[in-house]
Amino acid sequence: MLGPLVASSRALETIDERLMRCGVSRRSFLQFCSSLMVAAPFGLAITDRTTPEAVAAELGKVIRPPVIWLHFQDCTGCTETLLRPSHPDLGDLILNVISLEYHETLMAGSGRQAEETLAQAVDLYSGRYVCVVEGSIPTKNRGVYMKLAGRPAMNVLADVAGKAAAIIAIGSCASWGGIPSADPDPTGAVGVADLMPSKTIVNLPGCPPNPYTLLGVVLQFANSGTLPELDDQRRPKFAYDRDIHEQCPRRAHFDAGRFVKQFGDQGHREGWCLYEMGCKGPDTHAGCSTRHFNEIPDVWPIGIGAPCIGCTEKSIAFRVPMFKVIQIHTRATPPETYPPITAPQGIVSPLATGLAGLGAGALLGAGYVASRKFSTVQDDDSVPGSDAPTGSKSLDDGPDTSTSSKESS
Ligand code: FSX
Ligand code: SF4
Ligand code: F3S
Repeated sequence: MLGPLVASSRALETIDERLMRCGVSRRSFLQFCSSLMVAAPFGLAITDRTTPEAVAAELGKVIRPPVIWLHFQDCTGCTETLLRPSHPDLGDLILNVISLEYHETLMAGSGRQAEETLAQAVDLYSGRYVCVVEGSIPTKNRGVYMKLAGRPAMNVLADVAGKAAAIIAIGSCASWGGIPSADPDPTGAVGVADLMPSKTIVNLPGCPPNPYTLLGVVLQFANSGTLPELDDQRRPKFAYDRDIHEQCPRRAHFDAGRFVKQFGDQGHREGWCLYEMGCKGPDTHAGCSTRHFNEIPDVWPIGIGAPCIGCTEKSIAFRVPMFKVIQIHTRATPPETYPPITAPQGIVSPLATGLAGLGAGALLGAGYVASRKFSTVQDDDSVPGSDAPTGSKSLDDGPDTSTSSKESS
């Protein structure tokens, strides 16, 4: 592993120097550090502090990491999620914390000028920059489906990522093909690791992923030259070690057998469990249930009433139909201690969402007991809910969430 970045002749500043020079307020920086701590409460050295002030003190000394960002077959959602925080200041701040040397959709230059910028950045920071790749790479027919300055995307990838100190595949497309690789996969879309199997690559799947996961990995690398611990899919454990279902605010409804049967029905209005609407949360590793998007509470798929489509899992999103009910290999016995749902029609009761329940000691105990039951009874193929569709697809070839996430909890 490389050591921390050192300033080069084209002076790379520390984050503190840069923020001071650009007049970024301390308040914004502390807010950024808080968001980073929420995104990575464990498993990331850079956020392993007790206060945002302590994280800020450590981060401030870090040399802004040079980042070269490549775009291939994507929707640009990964970039959008990074730069569309709820506070405009934060988007600016992110661009001050990292040194973005090349990014096709953000840079003012184009054509020859952009190509020269890329070549200069690769030369100047050779072996020291972080290469972020967004989008999948077409491989069919020698990659003719995407060319940059006349070169197939796979050649650009080999050249630019090949000289990087660290490679990060952001989004499901860059991780393993994502949307472009969905059947019938006309371009032969693959992820970065498929083309560079021997390289150390960090996958940050999600469509899009949480942007703070990216920033956490980049900043830890810039600070210490190390990458966080990865799972067998090259995902950082700090962000992907739990399944959505484990901490879902609708979990109490799952445990009690209260399922939405149709979008807009009574249960949907009251925030019941979306399992029977095809929610893939029980088989999906990601932190969305506790780390929401754009710094806004409840801004994540299940929070707005849509089932999780399993966008961080290679074998689920864009492989298993969105509304298909999955068969899960664990079982929750509904506890008897959950109160009945009494909210009037059209009003979402906090109790119905399970939030109030989690605040009350007795129900917390019940939830804990239920989750223990959930975690210890394995390999049960029964589908909860009285009239769940039958003949569901088994995810036998998918990740085994029945043990790993429980062990880590
Ligand atoms: Fe889009 Fe990124 Fe999805 Fe893919 O995200 S949000 S299609 S993961 O490459 O822009
Ligand atoms: Fe939440 Fe989905 Fe699990 Fe229901 S099935 S508790 S909506 S993750
Ligand atoms: Fe994706 Fe599911 Fe989170 S669809 S964004 S992993 S809730």
